[in-house]
Amino acid sequence: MRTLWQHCHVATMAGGRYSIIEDAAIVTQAGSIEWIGPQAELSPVDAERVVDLGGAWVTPGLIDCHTHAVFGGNRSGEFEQRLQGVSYAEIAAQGGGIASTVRATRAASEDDLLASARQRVLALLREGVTTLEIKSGYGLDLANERKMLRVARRLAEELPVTIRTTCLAAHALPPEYAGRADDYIALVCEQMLPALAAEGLVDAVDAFCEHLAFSPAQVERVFLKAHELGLPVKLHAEQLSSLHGSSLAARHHALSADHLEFMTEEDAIAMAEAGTVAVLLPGAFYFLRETQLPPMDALRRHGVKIALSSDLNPGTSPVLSLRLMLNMGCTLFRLTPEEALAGVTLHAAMALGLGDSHGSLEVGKVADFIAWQIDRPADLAYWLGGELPRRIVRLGHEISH
Ligand code: DI6
Ligand code: FE
Repeated sequence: MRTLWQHCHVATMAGGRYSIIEDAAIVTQAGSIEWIGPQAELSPVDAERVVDLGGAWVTPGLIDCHTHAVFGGNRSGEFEQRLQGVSYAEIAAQGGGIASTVRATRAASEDDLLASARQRVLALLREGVTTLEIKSGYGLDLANERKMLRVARRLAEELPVTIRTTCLAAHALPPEYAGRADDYIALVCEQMLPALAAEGLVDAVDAFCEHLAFSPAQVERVFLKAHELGLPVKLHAEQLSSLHGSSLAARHHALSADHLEFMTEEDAIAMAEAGTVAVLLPGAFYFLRETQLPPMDALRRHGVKIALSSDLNPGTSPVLSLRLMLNMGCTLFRLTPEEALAGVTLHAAMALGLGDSHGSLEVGKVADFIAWQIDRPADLAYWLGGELPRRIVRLGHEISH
C-alpha cells in the first residue's frame, strides 16, 4: 500500500550525517521509502492513504545496538550491596555478578526467558525502538546459549521489531571451566559457534576482552573462528582497563567496539581506519559510578563513528530507556544532541551491519520512523526518559504498543 505522510519535519540523517528537511513529506510503499523531500517539491502521488502528521518531527526508528535483554533473575540485591560499598569485583569473587545471572538463566525455561525479556523489549519499543540487538552470554554452554538465542529469534517473530542476534559465548568463564579458560575458548570455537551458526541463530559474534574475562589472544581465536564461519565480529573492550581490545577489533574489521572508557588515541586511529563503530554505553558508566570518560576528543578528531546504546543487562546497566541514553550521552559524555541522535540511528545501524538499509530516511531504505510531537529534535535528548507523544511506523505501517 502506498502511503503519503505529510505535514512534518524530518531529521533524515541522510548522507551519513545529521541533516533535516523542514515542511517535508514521505511516501512509503511496500515497507520502503519511495520518496522523501520538501512537501513543496512533491509531485501528485497516487497514494491509497494520506496521513497528516500534524507538524511532528520525524526521525528514523531508534536502534538499540547493544543489549543483553534475555536473562534469568535480576541483581537488585547486588545493587543494594554495592550501595553499601561492596565492589563489583568483590561481588563477582563471592560467586555473584555474571555467574549469578548464569545460574538463573540456566535454571529458566525458554518460555520463562521469553516472558521476562518480552516485558523489557516492549519497554524499549514503546519509546520508538524499531531495531534491536540481543546478545547471548549468560548460558555459557551450548544448550543454554542456544536457548537464549532462540528466545531472541522468537521475540522477533512475535513483536514488531527487527532483531539482530549476537553470540557472546565468550562473555565469562563458566564455573565448570574454572582455571581452564583456554579449554573453554576451544569449546566456544570448535563446538558452540559452529553449531549455533549452522542453526541460523547467530548474526554476529562478540566477546568480553578484560582482565576478569578473556585476553586479547583468546578473543583473537574467537574472531578467527567467526571469520571462518563468515560472521561479523564485535567486542566489549576497554570498559574497566586498557588491553587494546579496540585495536584488535579494528584489525579484524569488527563492526563495533563497545564501552571504550579506557581506550587510547592509537585505538581511535585504528578504529577510524577500519570503520569500526565506537558504541558508547552511558548507562553502565553511570550505574557503576565510573569516572574514566571515553576519549571523546580523540574519537571526534579521527572521525570514528559514535553510536549510543542501553547495554540493557541485569548487572551493570538495568536500562529500559534508550531515550534516557540520549540524555546521558550528552550530560555524561558531552555528546551534542545531534551526535546522540546519530548514535541511536545512523551509527547504531552501522554497528549492526545494517547501514545500507536502516538508520536514515532515504529512498530505498526501510520505512521505519517515529513522528514525535516535539518542538525541536534536541527535545529527544532533553527530556530524561518519560513518554513523549509519538507515532511509530514500522515497514510503512503505523503500530501501537
Ligand atoms: N560488560 C558489561 O557491562 C556486562 N557485560 C559486559 O561484558 C556486565 C554483565 C553483567 O554484569 O551481568
Ligand atoms: Fe554489554
